[in-house]
Amino acid sequence: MTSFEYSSNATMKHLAGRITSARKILVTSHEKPDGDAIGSCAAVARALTELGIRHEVWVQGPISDGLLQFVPDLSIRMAPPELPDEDHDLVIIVDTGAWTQLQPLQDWLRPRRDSIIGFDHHARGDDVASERIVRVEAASCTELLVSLMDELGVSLEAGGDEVGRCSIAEALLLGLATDTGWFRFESCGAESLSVASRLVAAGADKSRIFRIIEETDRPARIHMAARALQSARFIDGDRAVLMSLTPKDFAETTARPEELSGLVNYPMSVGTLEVSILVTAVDADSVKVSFRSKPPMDPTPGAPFVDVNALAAGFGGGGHVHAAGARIDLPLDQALEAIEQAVGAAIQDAGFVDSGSTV
Ligand SMILES: [Mn+2]
Repeated sequence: MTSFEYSSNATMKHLAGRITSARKILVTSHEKPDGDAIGSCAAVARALTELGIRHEVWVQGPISDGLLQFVPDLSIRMAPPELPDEDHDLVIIVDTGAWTQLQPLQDWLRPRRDSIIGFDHHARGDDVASERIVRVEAASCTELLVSLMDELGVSLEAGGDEVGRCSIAEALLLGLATDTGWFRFESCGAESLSVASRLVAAGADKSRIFRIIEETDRPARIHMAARALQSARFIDGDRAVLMSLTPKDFAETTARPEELSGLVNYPMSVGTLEVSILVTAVDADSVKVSFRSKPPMDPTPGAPFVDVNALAAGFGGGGHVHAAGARIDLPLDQALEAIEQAVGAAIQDAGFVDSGSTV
């Protein structure tokens, strides 16, 4: 058996040719589509409209209200229970190449491998598309789709209108901005910024994207943030902070668990801080924990930082080096105690040289 390698096996020119010779195209992306998935689908759909090629966009939700606001005209079909017709002669999959992220359409896609093409920037994927471009150095799928637009001869300015539907450039910038945390992440280098510059020059309105995508909270989130910050306890010479929220906090603010996303990052503005931890009591006997850590201040290899993936693994959880989570079957106060001990040890092990701030 030959081992499968998830990498490019076609040129952009060839894939553009397959697109322009298709009669009807299905465009799809991963489940729970994010800004990059929706931006990629929208940009491709807009380009197909420009080229006069019939197409449908199919994705499995949920899709945030902000993202939907971007593409009011895009009829997004949801599978299942509905499934696409048989009459598509090409399928374009963007921002994923993994069967696990394509569950709802899996049975429909499997027999069609030869008519599937893929555009992705993830390092791992499966043999879903017969021909694909995988560019792991691209910070978003939309970043690599800019070259597809060039190859198709479609203007980046096409597709927008006054009532709010985004242009191709704006759809592409949406993906790039959201996948790079608004250009902060390490993945966003000179190439991504120069693509962003081109998209802005083509009319993409970054302030509008920011407002629609990032400024959508309900007041309940701010009330929850206030409670979390009120609970903040700085420990280990202000290198770590522990915040906690209880079921009572949820009841009194009417906040939903999904409205807490990113809250754990609030204390990161504190200079001495290396690790931020938010502990949410699910019920009387278990908690959900979010761990975040800062990348090392010093770029030299071996510079100290806290690996929260390892920290979370100690509680049966996991994630990434700087962002991880766990669920712990302990009442809130006992969980906080256990976490405080573990984070103290992790900070000690990390080998920071000075003693942090003087408390
Ligand atoms: Mn992406």
